[in-house]
Order: sequence, then structure tokens, then C-alpha cells
Amino acid sequence: MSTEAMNGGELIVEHLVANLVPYAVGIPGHGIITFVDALIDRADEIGTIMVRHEQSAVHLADGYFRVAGTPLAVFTSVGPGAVNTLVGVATAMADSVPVVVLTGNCQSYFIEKGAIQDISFRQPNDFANMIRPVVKRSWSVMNAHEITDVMRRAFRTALSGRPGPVHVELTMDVQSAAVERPSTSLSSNDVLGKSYPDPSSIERAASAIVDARSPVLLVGGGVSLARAERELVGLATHLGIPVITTLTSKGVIPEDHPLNAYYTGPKGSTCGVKVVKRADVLVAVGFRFSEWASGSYKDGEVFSIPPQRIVQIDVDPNEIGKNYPVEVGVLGDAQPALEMLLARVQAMTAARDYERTEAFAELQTWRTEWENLVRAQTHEDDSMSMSRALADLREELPRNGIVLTSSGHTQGLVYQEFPIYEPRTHISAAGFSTMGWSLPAAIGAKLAAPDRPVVAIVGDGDFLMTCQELACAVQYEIPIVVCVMNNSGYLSIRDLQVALFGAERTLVTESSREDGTVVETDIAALAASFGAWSRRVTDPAELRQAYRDALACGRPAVVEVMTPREYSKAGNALGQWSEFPMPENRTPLDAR
Ligand SMILES: Cc1ncc(C[n+]2csc(CCOP(=O)(O)OP(=O)(O)O)c2C)c(N)n1
Ligand SMILES: [Mg+2]
Repeated sequence: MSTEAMNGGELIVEHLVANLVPYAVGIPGHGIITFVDALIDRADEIGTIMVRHEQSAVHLADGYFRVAGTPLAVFTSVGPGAVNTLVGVATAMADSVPVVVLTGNCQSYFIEKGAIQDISFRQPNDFANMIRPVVKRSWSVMNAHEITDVMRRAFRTALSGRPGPVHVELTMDVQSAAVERPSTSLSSNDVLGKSYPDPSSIERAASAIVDARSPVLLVGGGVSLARAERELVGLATHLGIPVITTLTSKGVIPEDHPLNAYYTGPKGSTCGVKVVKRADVLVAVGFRFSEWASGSYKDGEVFSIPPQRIVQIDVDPNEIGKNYPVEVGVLGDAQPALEMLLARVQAMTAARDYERTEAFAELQTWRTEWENLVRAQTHEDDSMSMSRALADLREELPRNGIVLTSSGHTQGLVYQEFPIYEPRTHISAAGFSTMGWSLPAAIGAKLAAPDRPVVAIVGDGDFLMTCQELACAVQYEIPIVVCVMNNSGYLSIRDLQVALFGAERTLVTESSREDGTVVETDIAALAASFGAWSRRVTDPAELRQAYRDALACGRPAVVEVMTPREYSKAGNALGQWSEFPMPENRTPLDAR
């Protein structure tokens, strides 16, 4: 391709187009306006989406990636617009989701002089310092001739190894400077390959697994990200290994598969904990031994290492052996690693007739035991509850429907109670549990999967943090469904206050006046004001019709479910957080 003159903004758009980025999402301002102008002429190749808050732009891109597997670009102006991305970027970082964030900057020659919205309070150009801890890498482009090198590095960094968000800051003069279009390809896709593990580590892992008396697969978000579900289920079924999943991997093996062993940890499942305790070898794949999955790292609570031994596969060397000593470490992408592992295991031993074993029968007993506990909660009686509302939603949602959660009671309840059957149909702000994530992320998920129903399941507090993005969904006619469990408050935290400190010690968690009267937001009316379809449901008998109508209406839709406020009917009885540092002068409630 020949070189041609263009401006910096146009060259950046050229990079996005070459990397097949389908949408640029954001809010313009003077600091990014030349880049935005360059998008106009490329509208056939890259779409644009206007959001109502920059945090939502990143969440939207995050939701898109988790379903589509390819990144979007986010753009913001300088100053507050850029700073507004931080929660979004941190959320993406916590779950290893790539997003390319472009923020504007003032003129390079005005940095530190007092230019409008410049962030140079303590050091020049400090926004990069703000965002650095929550991105894989940040670049401040001060000269237009750096654009191509930086954009190439940005895409490669975001997408290679353990993926994650990256940041590129562009001064106003960089965007408007004359540059030449490079004659070489701008696409990063043709240079990136998967990280293959060392075959000798695969050999050792295969031996450890084949020789194990009772192995268990601990599967984390790395398997969802690598789309390695086929290889995972292949390995599990060849040897009859139970599979434990997490918030980021729920559904990589269908939850009605007999080898699915649900979740570990006190906020996981009884089944998962029993399966893990029985195991001698823990095969962790893209699994970071988080606090919840590990039972707050208390020896014997979930894991006992040693005597339990670990085979750990991860694309990030920092994860291998981070929390527990590892017998075999395999450094590599979960997809090729599991593929190679399966091939070695198949060469070492024939498929095992696991369905006749005692261990399998035990697993089925434990699965049923857990499913009965869940059923007791979802079908306790005929009254309204979050669990009941979720069970009815599951009945109306096809197996390939996508649900999103972010925080509060809904995140835990959907994790524990809502059966998921296909990979990446349960997507959650797992590591950061960010209120406000689900609604904008659902818009992104729906863009990635326009033919499947997409439902954000949120509490009222979660919804009210980003509800303005209903305007975005209405503007672009993106028919997401938002199911809001309205209990007028931050009741999961209120319930924590009650559980730890007592019923009389709740504060700033209930939306009520001093005299106790509840201040209720009419969420259905609020949704209607944005132009969305909406319905408030108080009678549980009307839930299923409301979901049916919302899913069929073809517009952005909000089902507001009025759920109980009393402790403990408000939330979840299926397990609690096991490690809370009580104030030393207080006794936990249950010990009083
Ligand atoms: C941005 C953000 N702020 C604060 C928290 C801490 N937090 C976790 S759950 C929660 C309450 C959520 O309220 P709501 O969405 O109404 O759900 P509910 O607890 O009532 O089920 C809070 C404040 C958080 N996770 N994210
Ligand atoms: Mg609430």
C-alpha cells in the first residue's frame, strides 16, 4: 500500500479499522474531537455509539468482548471524561478483558500551563498515572509519528498473554498533525498467535492427572477467555473428572452435565466443597485461587495443600504458585494447553468407564443434594422473592440466553441458583463486583449476540448507577432486557450489617426516611421516561408473563420486580462469606 497524507486522528481510525474493531464507544469533547471527526468518513467500516457516561462506555466494550471475543475502542475527551473511565477500566482489568481506551489530552505545548481540563496538578500529564495501575499498559503519545508504533503495541498488549485493557492518550496536536499512512499492515491479528506450553510440562501434568486417585478440575475465567470448553469437557469426560467453575467460568460445562460439580467456597455450593475435599490432585486451569473460591485461604475450609497437590495451568506466570505451592506448573494459553493435555492423556490411557464408579455415584448424590437446597430456596412458597423471580426467568429464557450480573444479592443468587448451559451465557463483573456494570455491559453483549436474548439482572442500587444508558439502548434500538430487583436499598450490605453487628445497627443501606418510611423509586416509570418498555411486578404469579412480554417486545425493556425487604427473606440463605475481620471489641452475632 502506498503512503498517503492524513492527520493523526485519521491514522488512529485507520488502526481501528485494520484491527476490525466494529464500534468506537464514548463521549466526545474538545480533547478528542479531531479523532471523532475522522470517524465520520469511515462510518461504513466502524460504527459509533454515544453513551451517557464514560464508565458505561468501558462496561459496554467489556460486555461486547466477553461475548464476541474481539475488542471495542472507547474514546473520551480530556480531564473528567477520561477520569470517568477508571471504574470501567478497573473492572475490565480485574477480569482480564481487553478494551482499547483512547483519551484526549490538551495541547502538548500547554501541559502544566493551565489548559482547560488538563490534569497536571502535581506532575505534568497525570491522567496516565491515574490509570496505570488498572491497565496492562498506558501510552501518552506526544508526537504523531509515534502513533503507529503505539497503536500496534496497544492491540498486541491488550490481546496477548493474559488479556486486559490498554490506554492511549492523544494530545490535541497529535490528532491534528499531518502524518503518512505506513505502507505496512496495521493489523495485529496477523502477528498474534496463542501461547503454547512447553511439551515437557504437559507430559508431567498428564502423568500427575492420570496417576491421581481423585482429581478435580478447578476451572476459572481463563478457560472462558480462551474458549477452551471443548477441550475441557473432553478431558473431564475421558477420565471422569468433576469440574468446578467460578463466576467467570460458570457454564463452560453445562450445569446439567453429570460431571459438573458446581462451585467451591462458602459462597459456592455444598457439592463443590465436598468434591474438592475428596480430591488428591487439584487441576487448576485459568483459575486464580480467589478468596471466595479458596474459602478465604483457611486451611481445610476448602483446600488442604499439602497433602493436596496442584497442577496449575495459566497463561500468566504470576498466577502459577501465587497462593499455594504447585507440583506441576504449565505456562500457556488454556486452549492449546488443554488440547495438548487431552492428547497426552488419551495416549496414556483409554477412556475410563467412570459412570460405574463409586466416586461418580457420590458426585451425583452431592449434585442432587445441592440442587434440592437451591430448589427449597427458589420454590419455598408462593410468595415473592428474588429466588422465585430468578427461577421464573430461567423458565422463560432459552438455553442460549445470556444473563449478566454485577453485585449485590442478585450476583450471588444468579451464581448459585440460576442454571447455565452454554459457555459465556453467564457473564459477571466477577473480580470487581462493580455496581452499574450489568446494564451497559448488556448493551455490548447484545451487539455481539443480536439473535439471542440478553438480560441484565440487577438490584435497584446497581441499576440506579448506570440507568441512564437506557437512553443509549433506546437510541440505537438495542433490545436488552433489564430485570431490576427493587428492594429500595443496598440490602445485601444491610444484611451484612445485621449479620455482623445486629439488627439495630444498620446505617446508610436502606432508602428510608428517619421515621422509617421507605423512599421508593418508581423504576418502571423511570424506564418509560427513557422510551423503554417497562412493567412493575408485585404479584409473583405475573412474573412469567412479564418476562415473556419483555423478551418479545423487540425494544429495550425493564421488568421491575418488587422484592421483600425483611432480613433474611431479602436475599440468600445459601452460604456466607467466611472471613470477616470483626472489630476486636465486638463479638460476632452468632457467638453472643
Ligand atoms: C460501585 C460499587 N460501590 C459499592 C459497592 C459495595 N456494594 C456491594 S453490593 C452493594 C449493594 C447493592 O445494592 P442493590 O443493587 O440494590 O442490590 P441488593 O443488595 O439490594 O440486592 C454495595 C453498596 C460495589 N460493589 N460497587
Ligand atoms: Mg437493592
